[in-house]
Amino acid sequence: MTEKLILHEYAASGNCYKVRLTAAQVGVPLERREYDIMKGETRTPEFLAKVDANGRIPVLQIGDRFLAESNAACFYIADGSPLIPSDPFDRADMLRWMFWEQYHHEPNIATLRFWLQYIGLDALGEVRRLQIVPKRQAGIAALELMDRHLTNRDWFVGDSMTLADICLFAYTHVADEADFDLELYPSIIGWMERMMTDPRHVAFGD
Ligand SMILES: N[C@@H](CCC(=O)N[C@@H](CS)C(=O)NCC(=O)O)C(=O)O
Repeated sequence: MTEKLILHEYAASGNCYKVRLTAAQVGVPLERREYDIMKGETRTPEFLAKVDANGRIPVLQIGDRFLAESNAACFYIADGSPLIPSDPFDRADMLRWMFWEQYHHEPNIATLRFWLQYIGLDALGEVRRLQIVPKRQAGIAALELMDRHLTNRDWFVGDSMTLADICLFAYTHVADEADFDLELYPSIIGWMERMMTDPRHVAFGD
């Protein structure tokens, strides 16, 4: 990669961690710029005009171009590496899990983590409080599906780590912060251990 990569991020976000983990796996250097989303720093007129009109991080800056959406940023960084399978079915299956993560996993597990750990139950409005139970049920369904899928396999797609594993790992390994009991899912535990003992792994806080 010839152009400098800058990650516009909030370090405590799992979506931003995915991008750092992908970069570490493929050995690509990232410059990091921190924004405090709790203070609305991604909603300023400057951020909306220059970085992302959607007002969210992560955003990967490639030279003078800006790429929003965590899974798209991971795909850009990992392009051409073994994290993206060369077999057409496996490559599409990897994307299937990444789309699934954004629709069935992240909106439930990551959102509950954000509400409980960062906003706090007392400060949640009535509308959000009413969504806790359905989000918890959907989060449990997502974890159960992952656990079943991993029963007889080491990785989500094929026989080695792909972006599907990285994108799903980011919020799964901190699901306990949203009061999900990961001990109920032995295949997920085994898979998380494989992820964390990989020599190129970087922890959330690194
Ligand atoms: N689908 C997006 C989600 C981005 C997102 O919701 N980012 C959150 C942090 S994880 C954010 O920027 N929140 C600040 C805000 O909405 O003002 C992705 O995967 O990148």
